[in-house]
Amino acid sequence: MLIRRTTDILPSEITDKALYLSRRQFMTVAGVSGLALAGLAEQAHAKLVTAPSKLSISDKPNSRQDITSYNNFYEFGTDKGDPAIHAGKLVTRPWTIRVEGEVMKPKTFDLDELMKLAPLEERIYRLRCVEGWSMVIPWVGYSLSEILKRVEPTSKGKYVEFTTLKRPEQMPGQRSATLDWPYTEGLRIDEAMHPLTLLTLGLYGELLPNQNGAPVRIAVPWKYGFKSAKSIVRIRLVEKQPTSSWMAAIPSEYGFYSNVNPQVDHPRWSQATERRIGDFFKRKTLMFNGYADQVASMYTGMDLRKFF
Ligand SMILES: Nc1nc2c(c(=O)[nH]1)N[C@H]1C(S)=C(S)[C@@H](COP(=O)(O)O)O[C@H]1N2
Ligand SMILES: [Mo]
Repeated sequence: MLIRRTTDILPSEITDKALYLSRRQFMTVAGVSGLALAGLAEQAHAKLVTAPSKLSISDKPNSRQDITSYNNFYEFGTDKGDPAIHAGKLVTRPWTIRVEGEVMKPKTFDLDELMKLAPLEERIYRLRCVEGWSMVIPWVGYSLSEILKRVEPTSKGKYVEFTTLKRPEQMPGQRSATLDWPYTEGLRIDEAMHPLTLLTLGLYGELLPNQNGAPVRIAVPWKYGFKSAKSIVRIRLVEKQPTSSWMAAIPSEYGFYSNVNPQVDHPRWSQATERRIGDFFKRKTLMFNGYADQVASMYTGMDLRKFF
């Protein structure tokens, strides 16, 4: 039997401390003052200062309700509603991202530094899940290249690997072997440096809700959604193509590139059409999810059936 010592801290006390810290952290982060007495929920809804982006599409964004209640985030369960139910317990302050590997200047970025590193933009992007549904999401962030250029990749830095937080105490899905945790993903360096590749810190003008990958995730709009890793803690530049969690789990179904392509079907279903969440009728899936003009040149000469 466990004997509780007087120095033990109750889980509820830890939570209070974390919330208190996150309140203070938030005020530094967003440069908002006078919020000390406001509740955490209100602060999370504080408006971020953003500029519109030329990279936004003109499709009508899905509602905040859709975007925050229909999620894939297996760390919190495999049902679409699980992340909204369970992700609230994830403590996202303090938070750092380690950027390392084949770089001249490895560095640990604190979240408040990330919030100020480059001007925040609103980027309205399509998100196409490999399962056949899509959404339009008004993200907030800036190009991932802003970070990568600061760490100075070496000539051996040919790929970039992203790693999500591993914290089973707060991520109940990690107590099951659904995937080999932590969740990892990867891009080729030119894909990672592409201006469309977004370091994402918010959506709908506010900080990211936990179910969408708080406090910081990636958004790669021309690839299937699983390439956009959530709640990342590490970015590593590597020489060899990394194996992502999904490639390791089912190599015949999930390749490294995973570019949205209506002509290359998933082994178990067609990718020719998709259902935009909120729509009744299906629509045609667009090559590179509609971003062909901007990204197709990166794949010239490649057999996209082989490099799926
Ligand atoms: N760490 C982590 N990142 C993840 C996932 C996940 O399960 N774990 N799911 C991916 C999938 S399959 C999709 S479609 C998108 C969904 O992002 P959204 O819930 O913000 O719309 O997140 C991606 N990033
Ligand atoms: Mo997905």
